[in-house]
Amino acid sequence: MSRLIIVSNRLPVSLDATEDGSYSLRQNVGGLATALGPYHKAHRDCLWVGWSGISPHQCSQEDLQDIQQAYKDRRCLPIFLSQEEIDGYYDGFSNNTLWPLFHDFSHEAQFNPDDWDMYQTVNRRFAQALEPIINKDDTIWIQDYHLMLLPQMLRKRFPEVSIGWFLHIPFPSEEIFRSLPWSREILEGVLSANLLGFHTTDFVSSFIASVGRIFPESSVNQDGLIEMPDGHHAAVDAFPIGIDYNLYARTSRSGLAQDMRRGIEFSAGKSKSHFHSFMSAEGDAAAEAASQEGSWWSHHHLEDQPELDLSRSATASINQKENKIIVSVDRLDYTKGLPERLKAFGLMLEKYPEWTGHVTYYLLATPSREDVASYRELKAQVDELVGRINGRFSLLAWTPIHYITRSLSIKPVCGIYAAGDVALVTPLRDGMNLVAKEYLACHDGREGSLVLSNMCGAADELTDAFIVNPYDIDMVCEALHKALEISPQEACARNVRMQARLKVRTAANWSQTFLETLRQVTTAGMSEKRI
Ligand code: GDG
Repeated sequence: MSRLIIVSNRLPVSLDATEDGSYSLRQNVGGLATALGPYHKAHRDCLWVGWSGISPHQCSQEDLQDIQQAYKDRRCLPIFLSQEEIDGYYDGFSNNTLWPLFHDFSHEAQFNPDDWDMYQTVNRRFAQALEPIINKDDTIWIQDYHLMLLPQMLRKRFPEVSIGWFLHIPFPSEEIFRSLPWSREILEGVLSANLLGFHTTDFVSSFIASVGRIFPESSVNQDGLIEMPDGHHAAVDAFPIGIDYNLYARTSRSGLAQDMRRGIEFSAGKSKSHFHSFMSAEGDAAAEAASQEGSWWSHHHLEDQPELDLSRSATASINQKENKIIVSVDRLDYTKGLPERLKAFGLMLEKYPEWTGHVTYYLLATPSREDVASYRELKAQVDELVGRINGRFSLLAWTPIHYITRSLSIKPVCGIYAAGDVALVTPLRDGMNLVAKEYLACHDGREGSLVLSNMCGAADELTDAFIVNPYDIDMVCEALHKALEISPQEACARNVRMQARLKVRTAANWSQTFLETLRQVTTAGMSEKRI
């Protein structure tokens, strides 16, 4: 029987130890799990192989069997890595070398030969786990930068099997890529696949340029078919990933997401009905009077809070501006440009003081790679910036930034998206960026503005967004101000065009297109060999 075997660093689900000693499975957060999880769930002949996230030393032999069974029930084959393997392969070579280098953060990249050795070892461990289960008719779809040697390792053992590889992050310029001491081995590793996929044509071009430079004896035709000196062909193309549009549109209308949305609108002073029930509960007549002027928080609990800055609160109370909400959802990663974005938001409050008390930023920054030092440093930097902005601009009953550093489930995340008048999505570098697309799906058929970085794959598609250079704090500040002021009609018109595209270019469409192309190139390759 022909099956699809997805192979990625992490499985789409993780195991958590519970207090009673048993384990529970939890859906993972992140672009890959979000994009391929629904495909895996829907296709009964699809198996997923990846790292379990736990070390075998953490559990007894009996537990291990239970864990393997729990995964098997979900059609997952877990790979267990020791702490040493995790340090060298995952924290080391994947996240301290390839991740920064591929995102143009060369100064952060560490070239450590021991990490490279461990990267090879772990790629081999994946190959060894796969070998006994692969049938010659299977299609193997390897994901991302963690497993760039795996196509070659499997190819040696299975010359005929169909292998695809997709890179979810950017591919850097040829100059940056060849600074990697093992660039040749990495290219040899992936070029053993039949089809190599990237998010954008720019990444495809950078990849082809690297191949041309490192293997001058290779050739590439206009269809993106690379021929290596040993006669092996690898097709290369762009497959921009999409989202499950209907899932996000529907989830944003669910009861829990709507509750979340209303809660956010209430706390940002947008929702009058909630405001009135809140007010009567509090019985604060002074604030009631202020609300009729269009602003209430500046007087709220005035008598209880003698340290109130009266001049600033007075500015807010005479200002008739409609209250607005900004949202963003990111893994806490230095590529996502959180410090730059916060500076732009702070600058806007300074440059346009009329927003004081009238715009609230909901910043969801999900913890990520906490074992890596640069991520801990970033967290400290973001904590400090949020503190500084809140400290400088807060009024007694208004806090400019609501900062959440927990992972939430999809419904509250959709509630956050739905509440946002503006989504601020400004990565310094990103393969695609699904958040921009999810935000638009959660505003299906209605207004909501997107401020989007020109450094992510999504900017190639979402051209009706407010496109900004994320490093240009002034430009982001101005775009944010404009996006907050835009009329609902114009925001709707912009969204309709982008949403129409997202409804067609979904995650399902992405995987189908990739797999169909893989089938075609593998079949063409086989007939060529027969000739
Ligand atoms: C890589 C590439 C590419 C975040 N926090 C929570 C949560 N999320 C979800 C979002 C979104 C996903 O995580 C993040 O996707 P991105 O695309 O922004 O980024 P990466 O994780 O870096 O993904 C990226 C992607 O792969 C796909 O190819 O677009 O460029 O770097 O789906 O919603 N989801 C939930 N709770 C959270 O707290 N439920």
